[in-house]
Amino acid sequence: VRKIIHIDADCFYAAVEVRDNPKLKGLPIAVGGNAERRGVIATASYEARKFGVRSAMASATAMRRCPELILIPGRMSAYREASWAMHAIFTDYTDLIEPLSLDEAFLDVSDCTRCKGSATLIAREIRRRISKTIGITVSAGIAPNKFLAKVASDWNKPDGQFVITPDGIDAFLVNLPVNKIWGVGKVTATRLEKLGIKTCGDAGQYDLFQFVQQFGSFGEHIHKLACGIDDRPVVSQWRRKSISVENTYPEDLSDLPRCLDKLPKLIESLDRRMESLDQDYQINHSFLKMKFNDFSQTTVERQHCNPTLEDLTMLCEQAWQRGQIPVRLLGVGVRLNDLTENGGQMDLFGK
Ligand code: TTP
Ligand code: MG
Repeated sequence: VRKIIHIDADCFYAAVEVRDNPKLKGLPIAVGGNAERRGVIATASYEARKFGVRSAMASATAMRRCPELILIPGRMSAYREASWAMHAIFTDYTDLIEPLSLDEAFLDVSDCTRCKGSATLIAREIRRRISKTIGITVSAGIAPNKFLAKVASDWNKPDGQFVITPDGIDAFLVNLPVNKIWGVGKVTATRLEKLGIKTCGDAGQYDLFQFVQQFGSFGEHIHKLACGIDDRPVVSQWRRKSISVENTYPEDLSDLPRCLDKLPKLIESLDRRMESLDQDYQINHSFLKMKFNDFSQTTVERQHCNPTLEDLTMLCEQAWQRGQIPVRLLGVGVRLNDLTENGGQMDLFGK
């Protein structure tokens, strides 16, 4: 049995801001862009969340919900530094560390001998060290696999931890809403509910064959996780699946030509970011994301090697057709094949 710990910092950017300016303690604060410049909230302190302020919300909405909200512009370098400091502590326990974002990581501590080899004690020690030396709190989930560890880290948030032992898996899953499974969004959840499936317990009891018929290979994936089975390893070397750039414009782009005008600059910054990719990446798709002024969004993509202005112009025209209303955000990017993965190597030989 493996021992996996999932660590997730509590209101991460906001916590770093409070640490560096203790006067903010206990106040509703958020890190995000200026409301007048149509910024969005990156994160909010727990005090601000009580007013309904949430990540990814327009800052203007957040100010309306919480007029006393103190809005702070982000300091990415400070967050990155805190993230490295956390990582440095993790390395005292294992080399198998898989960061998911600046404030989140999986640790496989199956072979760790510290704290008598107890993952529960290791998590507690890591949390204590982070709070003492970095000055922010983190929550942890401890479980035999990644899926359960990730769900568990949310259970006693903030500044808490939750353990799921192999014996406790079934009891934990029986009432767990099925949308806690990665990739089960609103659409899939609604389809599942029509079959009478609300919890992982329901999904696990459902006939696997019928599941696969209805949902394809994703159905098998859901079924396995719902039964508490997740063999995905903690992969320490993080490889990207895509690279992209996007921009929210201070004023809506009212028609297609105005959108097309923005493409050369977006491509230029995308090219700059792609320069940092190593040779083991191969581009397999390019895509364009368009967010309209009613906040609906669409992404169009097609297979390409290297996205040119002509390719993206075509994608932009397609995306525009789907909304035909003013546009607030444009993004362009590429999806990548990672040739260091076995799958990527196989592709070279046509499978
Ligand atoms: P999260 O871990 O999702 O959120 P959080 O750490 O702020 O709060 P929680 O206590 O619920 O874990 O994201 C980590 C950081 O990533 C967050 O502090 C800010 C950033 N972020 C964004 O910039 N935009 C987003 O939409 C989200 C969700 C996060
Ligand atoms: Mg977090």
